[in-house]
Order: sequence, then structure tokens, then C-alpha cells
Amino acid sequence: MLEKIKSEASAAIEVAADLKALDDIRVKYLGKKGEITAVLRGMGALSAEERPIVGALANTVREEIEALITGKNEALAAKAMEEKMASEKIDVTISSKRAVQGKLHPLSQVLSEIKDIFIGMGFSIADGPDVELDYYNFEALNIPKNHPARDTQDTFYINDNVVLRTQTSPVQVRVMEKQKPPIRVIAPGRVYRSDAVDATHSPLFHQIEGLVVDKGITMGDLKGTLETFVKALYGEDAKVRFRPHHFPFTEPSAEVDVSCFVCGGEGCRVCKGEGWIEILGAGMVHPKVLSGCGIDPEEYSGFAFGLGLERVAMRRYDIDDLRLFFENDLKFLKQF
Ligand code: 2U9
Repeated sequence: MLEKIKSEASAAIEVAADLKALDDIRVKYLGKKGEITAVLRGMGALSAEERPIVGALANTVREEIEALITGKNEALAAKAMEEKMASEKIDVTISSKRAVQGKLHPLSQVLSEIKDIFIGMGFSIADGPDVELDYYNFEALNIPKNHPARDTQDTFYINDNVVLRTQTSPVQVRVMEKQKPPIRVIAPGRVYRSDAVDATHSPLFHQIEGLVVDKGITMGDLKGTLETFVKALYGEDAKVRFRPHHFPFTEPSAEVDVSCFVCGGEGCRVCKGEGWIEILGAGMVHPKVLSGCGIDPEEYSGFAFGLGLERVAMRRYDIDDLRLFFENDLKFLKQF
């Protein structure tokens, strides 16, 4: 009987394919309800002479089966490890795949440089909707219906009262409505105009506008701020020139030129022989605009300015066609 159990067990152990099968065999023969255990339990029925002989034999068979299981266990574990090693083998001599390093779009690079400069001067960044009420885009900026300035800023109308913003100025109007002075913000973002696409025009472009409102703000603060900005962007040697201009939302208003950063003012291809490059518009916030936003122009004054991000980036990188910024051609973008 015990010999039969032993030969069956060893045959089963021999062919056990994995650790689970091996454990099932251990339970079948050596477990609490296993066959060897059953033999040992049944010894009560044996005679006093038979009992030690059968007991000794049962123990020997149990030890032999245990030893076979241990041996098979090691063999199976070694086999599993070998298979794992083979499946996870790596060839360290194969050349690696190069990680492709992405980078910021040139417009984002210039924008982040400009933001850093103004943040350094204590400005915060303000944001607002691209789809804007006619009131915020025009009326609040002293551009009533039928004002000629609406012609130069023709836009996309969603309906009579809702437009795609033509400037980021509505953001500053919203800031003034919500926040009491002192105010020091820049508003960068997408703006829209109903222009046909060519090398210097796009129906979508980006502006960065700034607004400062406080007691006693003067044109001197405007000039100092823009001079600091221009020197940070173009270098300490850069000079600033203000030319009188007209905007409905500022009075007085000016266009602001920077001395050509290529020739230093001598005249060259980039500045078209002028020595100066126009980069900004600016002025003192019109009293009507202040009072419309709930700020008393008798108590407070402010300045505002605006610049076109694409124009600055085109000059910076000597790019002659604005469309290149929007075509997403990697051959172009990889150069920056
Ligand atoms: C408020 C009051 C006044 C923002 C200003 C300009 C001058 C300006 C142009 C630059 C190039 C637009 O992108 S561009 O074509 N912008 O010349 N913008 S002053 O004046 C404001 C803004 C908000 C409440």
C-alpha cells in the first residue's frame, strides 16, 4: 500500500508542470486529509507488532515524498527563473532611441520674456474672454457705435452685441470695474480683426496691453516704464522715442519707437533706413474711460500701452512673413 502510494506520488511529482501542480500533490499525499496521513491514522487497527513497522515505513515514505517535492520545487523555480531571464533579456549593444526635445513656439518665447519684464516691475497678468460684449470691446473704450475707429478695427460679429475682441483692452476695463486702484496689470492674448491674410496681416494675432492707474500717475511714469521695458528687451543702449498720435481711449496718445537694434540708429534694411522701429502705442487713459469704469478721474489718473506680439517677434528674429508663425512647419519652428 505504502509502496504504491510512493510510486504514484513520485510519478506525479516527476510530471508536475508548475508550482501549483506540485502543491496539489503535496496536499494529496502529505496534507491533513492526505493519503499518508490516512495510513498513519489507520494504524490503531493494526497489531502491536505491525504498528512500529508500518509507522516507520510510513514515515520513510513521507520523508521520501517530501524530499522529492523539495527537489522538484527547486527545479521548477530554477526553470521559471531561467524563462524570466530569457524573456527579459536586453541587448545593451543596440543603439538607443533618441528622446526628441520639444521647445516653446517663438511667439511663446517672446511672450514669456515680456511677461517676466513686467512682472519684475510689479505688474500682474490679467485674462479675459476672447468672445466679448460690444460694450467692453468698444463702448467702454470711448468708441461708440458709428465711431470711425470701428472701421480700422473691423471684427467678427457674433450678433449686434457680441464680438470677437479686436484688442485686449476689454480685459483692463473688467479689471477696473472689479478692482480699486492702485492697478498695475498686463493683458496678453489673442485678438481678432476682419483682415485678409498676407505677409503682415492675420485675422488672428496677439497683443500685450498694459494699464497702470493710481493717484498722481503722469506721462513721466509712462515714459519711464516703457523705457525700462525697452532696455530690458533690447539692451541698455536702446533708446525710446514718443511721437504724438491719436487713440480714442487715451489722451494724450503716442506711438512709441525704439532705436533700431540692428544698426543702432544709423539706418539699415530692418528699420528701412529710419533708424527707428515702431513697437508700441500708448497714452494717458482718457478720463471718460476711467469714469465709465467707476474710477473718479479727478482723484486718479493712469496710463496704458499696447504692442503686437507678432511684430515684436518678427523684428527680433528677422522674419518677413507673419504666416510662418501659424503654419506649424517644424523646419521653421526648430530654428528658435
Ligand atoms: C484701457 C484704456 C486704454 C491700450 C492701448 C495702444 C495704445 C496701441 C496697438 C499696438 C499694436 C494695437 O496690436 S496693435 O495694433 N495698441 O497702440 N493700446 S494704448 O489702451 C487702453 C487699454 C485699456 C482701459
